[in-house]
Amino acid sequence: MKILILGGDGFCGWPTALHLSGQGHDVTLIDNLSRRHIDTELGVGSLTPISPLDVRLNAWKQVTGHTIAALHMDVAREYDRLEATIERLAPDAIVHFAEQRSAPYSMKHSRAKRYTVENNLSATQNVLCALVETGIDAHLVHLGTMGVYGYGGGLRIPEGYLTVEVDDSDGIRTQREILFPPDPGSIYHMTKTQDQLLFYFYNKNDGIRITDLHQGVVWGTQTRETRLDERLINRFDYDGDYGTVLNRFLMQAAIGHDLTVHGSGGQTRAFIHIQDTVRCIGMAIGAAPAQGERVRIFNQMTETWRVGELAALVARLTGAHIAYLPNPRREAAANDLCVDARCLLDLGLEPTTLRDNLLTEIVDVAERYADRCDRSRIPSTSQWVRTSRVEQSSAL
Ligand code: NAD
Ligand code: USQ
Repeated sequence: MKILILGGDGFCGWPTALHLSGQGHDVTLIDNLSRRHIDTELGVGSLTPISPLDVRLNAWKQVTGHTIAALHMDVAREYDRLEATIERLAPDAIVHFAEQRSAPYSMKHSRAKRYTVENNLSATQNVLCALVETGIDAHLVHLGTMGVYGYGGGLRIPEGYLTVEVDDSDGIRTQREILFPPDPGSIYHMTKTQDQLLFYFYNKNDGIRITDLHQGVVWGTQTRETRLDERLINRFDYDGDYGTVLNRFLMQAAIGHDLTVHGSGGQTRAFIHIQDTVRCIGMAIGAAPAQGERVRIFNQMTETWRVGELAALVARLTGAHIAYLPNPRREAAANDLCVDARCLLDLGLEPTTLRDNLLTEIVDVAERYADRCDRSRIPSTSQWVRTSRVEQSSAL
């Protein structure tokens, strides 16, 4: 298949590009390198030494003989180029990762909030619009998030659609399937709930074939392909804005830092290993929706854990000390999470679950690159609730 990957230089996009190229697909990636620029803005970098994109691509060609084409393009701001590229390549599938994906970054300041909304919604809108304008019948596979559900509010989370009973216009009780009511917990998560409505509309109005993968927190760093050569190594974010919780704990343990649990650690989240992320995307591409089918929504996760349980697991494995810190986020101090995730299992996913050997592998990677860590960037400083300038001045 011809596959276009938007955001193909990122943490999920890069290993996905390698996986799909390794399977023999004709892969082109697009990225504006904004993630690398945000690292520069924040004065931090991936713990692993990621190579420049051209070095990555040449290494892949050298090691495997496969070629991945790449275009530097801003999907949110260069609509005409995007449309022309989709028309020229006529891809069978487009995988869309090209969004600002950090919740803490999206809550950092007004500029980051506005950037996240503008970038994410424009990127999604532009891809959909370009598909309509060109008439290219590509299957759009989008990386969404479990966070659109607000972690369930005590309900079992279905794969996207909720069956409700309502009265019809004649007062007769009838069943309807609706999108699970969105309940975002950050500006970033809010953009993903809005993406869902764009998908709903373009699918209904224009028949665009879409799979939205509601993914949990990704852990791990390497996949089968990124392990092939040091120049192919994947990102490892550890800082307070982009580092995700389990990878942060493993890296903190590797450098002798306390494990930074927010609040009591009662928050339950869904998790998936990066190797399963790339497999799931391959499976979703292979099982494209038929013309006329509504938006497919799969919950892309393999297990749920409480943050405090993860910290205890890492502490047991490594001897690290756990620090319970004031939570900078506005989120439930504790929640249960029960998720339906049959669709990807039915397509053949064999889940990679948290196992000591995989956790140890990540600690080993973190130890190898420990000298690249800036400890001052570990604390999560982005506050969900802050005092406004008006409140500050009236308190004086
Ligand atoms: P990432 O930031 O590492 O990668 C995103 C890539 O998209 C980056 O390389 C960035 O430069 C690029 N990009 C962003 N805006 C762009 C634009 N306007 N034009 C072109 N390129 C652009 O993030 P990731 O961790 O790889 O996440 C990828 C997707 O998966 C995101 O949409 C995210 O919401 C979703 N997701 C990630 C996780 C996770 O734990 N990492 C979990 C669930 C869902
Ligand atoms: N947490 C800690 N300590 C830390 C870091 C995080 O206790 O040092 C807690 C957070 O408060 C939160 C939980 O761990 O309760 C998860 O935080 P996270 O930073 O690992 O994940 P999150 O902000 O939810 O975002 C990540 C990705 C995002 C994706 C989302 C999937 O960055 O792109 O959409 O996971 S989900 O969480 O299922 O919505």
